[in-house]
Formats: sequence, C-alpha cells, structure tokens
Amino acid sequence: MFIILQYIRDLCKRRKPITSSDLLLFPHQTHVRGTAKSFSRRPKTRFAILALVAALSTVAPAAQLTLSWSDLSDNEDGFSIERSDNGSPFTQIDTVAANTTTYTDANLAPSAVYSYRLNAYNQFGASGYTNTASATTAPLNTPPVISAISDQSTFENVNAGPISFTISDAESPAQSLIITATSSNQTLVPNGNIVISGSGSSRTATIAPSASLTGNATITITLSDGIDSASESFLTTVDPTPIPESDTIQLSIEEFAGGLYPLGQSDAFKAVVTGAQSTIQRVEFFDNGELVNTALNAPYDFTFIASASGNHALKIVVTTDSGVYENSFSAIVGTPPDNPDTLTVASSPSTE
Ligand SMILES: [Ca+2]
Ligand SMILES: [Ca+2]
Repeated sequence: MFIILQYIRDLCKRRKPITSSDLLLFPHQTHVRGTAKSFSRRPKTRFAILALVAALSTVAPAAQLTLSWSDLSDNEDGFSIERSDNGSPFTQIDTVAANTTTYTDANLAPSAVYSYRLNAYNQFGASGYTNTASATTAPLNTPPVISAISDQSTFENVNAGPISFTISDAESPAQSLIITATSSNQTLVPNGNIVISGSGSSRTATIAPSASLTGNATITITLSDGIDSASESFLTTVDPTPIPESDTIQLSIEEFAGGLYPLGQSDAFKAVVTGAQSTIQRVEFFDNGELVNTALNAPYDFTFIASASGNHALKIVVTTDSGVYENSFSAIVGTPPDNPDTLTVASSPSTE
C-alpha cells in the first residue's frame, strides 16, 4: 500500500498528466481510480485541436509549427503537449498553463512530419487525449543572393546608373524574388528616386538625386524570397557640377591632302586636337553640312570618299566640356576627261 501511495504522490508532484499509459503501468489501478471524489473533478475530457498550422519562422533557421485547440474544461491546472516525430512514439514535450489554447513548437527539423496530441490535467488526474493532428514542416530555405555593388559617384542633377547587379535564390526563381531599395538620406535621394529595372536574374538600379543637391547617401537594396532576405549597400556620392576649364583648341588635319580629287578616290582624315583642358566629348565630321561621322575617342579619324562631283566643304567640329570649336577644309571632286577614241592614221605620198 505504501508503494501505491508513493506512486500517486509522484504522479501529482511531477505535474505531468496522468496518461492512460501511466494508469496501465500501475499494477493496482483500481486504487488510483478508487478516489471517486477526485475522479469526478477530473478535467472534462472533450477536447479538439481545431487547427494545426504549419508555418516557417521568419527569424529562426529551423521550422516551427503552431498548435491551437479548444479549451473545454474549467478546472484544469494545465495542458500537457505530446509529440510524435516522424511516426515515433508520443512523448511529452511541454506543458502549458490553464486556459491556454495555442502553442508554438519551434526549432523543428525541415521537411519532417510531426504529430501532436494533448490532454488536460489537474491534481486529480488527466483527461483523455484530443485527436491527433499532424503537419509537415516546410523545406529548408536558404537566403537569396545579391551580387556586390561598388560605390557610385555622380554630379548634381545627373542620375547614377543604371547600375547592374544580379540576384538568385536556391529555391525560388529570380523573377519571384522581392526587391526593395532604401536610402539613408531621404533629402538627397528619396526612396522613390531609386528605380529597379530588369527581369530574371539581371537587374539594374538607377538613382536620381534631388534637384540641385549634393552630398552622399547609402543605398541599400534588399532581396527577399518571402522567408529570408539578403541586402547589399553602397555609397552614392553626388558632387557639384564641375566648372569646365577653358580650352584653346588647335585643330589640324593629317593625312589629308585636300584640293582636287578624282571621283571615287578616298582619302583619310585625321583630326588632331590639341589644347583641350576639359574633356573632349566628341569630334564630328560634316560634308557640305551633312554629318557623316562622329568620333567619341581618339584617334578622331574619318575617311573622305569623293563620291560626288563638285565642291565639298568639309568641316570638323570638336565639342568639349567648355565649348565648341571647328575648322573647315575643302575638296573639289571632278572627273578626268574622257578617253580619246577612234584614232586612225592615213598615209600620204611623199613629195620631193
Ligand atoms: Ca479551462
Ligand atoms: Ca530561398
């Protein structure tokens, strides 16, 4: 009898639900059930898990599941939650206070099947179990990946970009990833002035500084797969518009003879620009007012083809950050005379 009393005392002390297995293991269960008064105050036995929701945590790397149930008893001390992992026997994983109706089981393995049941308990015993509810945790997710973006610089009133970058994710197609961009300096670069374009894995960002402002802003591009995210930050510096240095352009022509050209002959122009202190933007070649070539980088050359007879006013225009400079040349295209034809020779008598 002492052993029986000790067993009952242990059951009560551990505040663990008295399950059917506890009762079955006990050799004299009739003695446990024999306390009629206590048994009548057992928690009500009607429980139902109304919903078992599988959800992935947005912060923890492991999956989690959330249980919810209906509390139909008014005298429980708490609920005991039991879990079966991938079909293994149920074991108690936790207890929760009276009148609790939800429980989140965190740090679970991904892509695993978990089953749950619970019962209510008080000092007099335990209720029966709820139904068993099962769910499979979500697969393991890895964060998306965004390529590195170097720091950018631009001038006031001038956009930076388009800046190319790539995105990818092990589980989700690039097209479904969510991209957001923010600026640390909303005065210089409001969030709405960062435009993300492109499709699939290839994207670009274009940053438009607010009018007439200079300074710098850290731009952060955040990529989300709906669960995890990654971000890339880079500094964008907006400098004052540079004041162009004055240029003293000397423009000469090499490898071009000028003058007279037979129709169809070609001759190379090579514009030599000296005296430019500021940046040369472009060198344009005009033939009788028509733009025939634009050279953006040295050597600034162009091949003149004598394709039409007549006078050709050839003009070279150099545009730099400080101004426009030009020089003119001329060529005259014509045709040589036609070949003489039908030559005959007649013999005359000789005289003395
Ligand atoms: Ca209750
Ligand atoms: Ca992912």
